Amino acid sequence: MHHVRTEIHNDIGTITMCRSDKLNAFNSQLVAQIIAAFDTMQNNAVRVVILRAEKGAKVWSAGHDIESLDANDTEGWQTGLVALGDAIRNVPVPVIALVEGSVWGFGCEAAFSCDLIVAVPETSFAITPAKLGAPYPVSGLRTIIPRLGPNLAKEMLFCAAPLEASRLYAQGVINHVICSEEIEGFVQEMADRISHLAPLSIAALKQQITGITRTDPLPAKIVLESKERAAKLLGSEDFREGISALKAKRRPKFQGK
Ligand code: YXS
Repeated sequence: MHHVRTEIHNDIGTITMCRSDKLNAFNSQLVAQIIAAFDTMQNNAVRVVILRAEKGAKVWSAGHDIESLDANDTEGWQTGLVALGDAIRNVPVPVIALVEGSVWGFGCEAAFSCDLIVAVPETSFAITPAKLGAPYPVSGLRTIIPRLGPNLAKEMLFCAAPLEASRLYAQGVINHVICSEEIEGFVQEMADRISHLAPLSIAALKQQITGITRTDPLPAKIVLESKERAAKLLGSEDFREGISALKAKRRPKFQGK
């Protein structure tokens, strides 16, 4: 099943997530196809990549596919998304997230892994492990915190409420807010400008900025504690309650166990 469409025109690559029936929820197939698309872009020596959903999407990505969650696989939460985040960070060209629609959970992490974010005013971003009783991988927090700053990241995670594009633009989290009629032209123009600049210089700059902003390898203690906590959370009654409440579209009742 094709969940991704790729196009290359004049050194500009576009990766369109098109698992639209499931609102681009990240299952292993969608993640693997996006990563493969980045390899295609690199093999075709594109100068810039646009990552987007279908035009006019109401949801850019609904985050982790809750149907493919394996509560026994604490690593699983991380492997797919770590690889996706790494693919976005390691491709030696700027990746522009063209965002229409709401963005949820791991979808936010994918967007925040991109170098530039251009969104329509109606966009909102929500990362909601606290609504699910779920853990959040520490590898993902290493992407979110440098982008949002600890203060806004805490609000986003502790309140588990969508943050509007205007708020994130004001905080410098997203680069531009452009109306839906103009966003494609705006992003194409930005991509076209980048594609005519020196690719080796931009690749070096991207690598340097990634190196500076991604904190050193995490202390083993934090990684271990995070894994132990994730295993406890994924085995908790609250997690089961969070998932069933989400599927039933009802408010969860957490017992703290
Ligand atoms: O019933 P069908 O087959 O039509 O499928 C429905 C939904 O089941 C499906 N879908 C999803 N499938 C798997 N995983 C998902 N995350 C997911 N979200 C949606 O898409 C079809 C249309 O969904 P529906 O009917 O709910 O659409 P809607 O327009 O009424 O509502 C759109 C949303 C996005 C507000 C709603 O679908 C929603 O709240 N989705 C879950 C968003 C979310 O909480 N994502 C976080 C997943 S967990 C995660 O990423 C992190 C681990 S964390 O928890 O830390 O954030």
